Amino acid sequence: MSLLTIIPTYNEAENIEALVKAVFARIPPEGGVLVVDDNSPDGTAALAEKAAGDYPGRLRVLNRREKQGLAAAYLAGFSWGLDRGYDMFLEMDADFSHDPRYIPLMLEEIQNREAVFGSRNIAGGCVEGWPFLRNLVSRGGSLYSRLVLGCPIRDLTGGFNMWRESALKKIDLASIIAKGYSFQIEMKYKAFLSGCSFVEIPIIFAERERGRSKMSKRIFFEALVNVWKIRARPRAGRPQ
Ligand SMILES: Nc1nc2c(ncn2[C@@H]2O[C@H](COP(=O)(O)OP(=O)(O)OP(=O)(O)O)[C@@H](O)[C@H]2O)c(=O)[nH]1
Ligand SMILES: [Mg+2]
Repeated sequence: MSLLTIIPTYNEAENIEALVKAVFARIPPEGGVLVVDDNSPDGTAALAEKAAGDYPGRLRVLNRREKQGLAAAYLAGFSWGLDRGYDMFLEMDADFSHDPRYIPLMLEEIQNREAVFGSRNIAGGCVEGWPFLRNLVSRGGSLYSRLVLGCPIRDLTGGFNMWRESALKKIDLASIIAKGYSFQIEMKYKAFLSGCSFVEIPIIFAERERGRSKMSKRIFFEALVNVWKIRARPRAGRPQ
């Protein structure tokens, strides 16, 4: 059993070194970390490469030529890890919104399941530091996606998730159509449709303290439309 933590980055120079350190403090000794950087102009990749010297053979940086969105970064990361024999994967943001202190609990919960999803929308979970409107938009977006898809997962858009290799195989990564933020919705929906065993655990999601958000109105509305595309696709494969 070996865990690869995948951290996509775009302009996270202010966060990456501290985050990597915090992750290594929580993962098993054989666990690896992969930073997937899309040529961040602020030099995130160089900082991650410098930090790699402190974790020989355990911290790697995947340098990509240009900003291609969250989905492409994760798909490249999964493929890199699967090729190297990792059989468990943790997705997390670089901006400390996903607190590494939850990692041990996620590792415990995945023992008898194929996926564990950090959830802001179940009892004990929440978002700290978001203005009322952003919170409403996020919760509304999750509820909307849940209703359109008929999927019971309460936090469909959350990006703090642990997957077993078996779950990724069931999802069929090659079939993913999402490019950006709807990636998480599509992954979880396909996991649900394919009968993966999963659990949501409550997380307190903290607003980023350093660096700039990449979320925009355009990305948000794109995700709303994409939910319908995601719904249309896997119908044929829906379990009877
Ligand atoms: N490699 C790569 N990483 C990205 C890209 N877009 C965002 N990221 C990273 O994905 C993670 C989530 O992005 P954020 O900007 O924090 O998005 P968000 O969490 O929805 O927005 P905030 O809460 O406002 O920070 C961060 O680690 C980003 O650096 C991209 O195009 N390529
Ligand atoms: Mg963030």
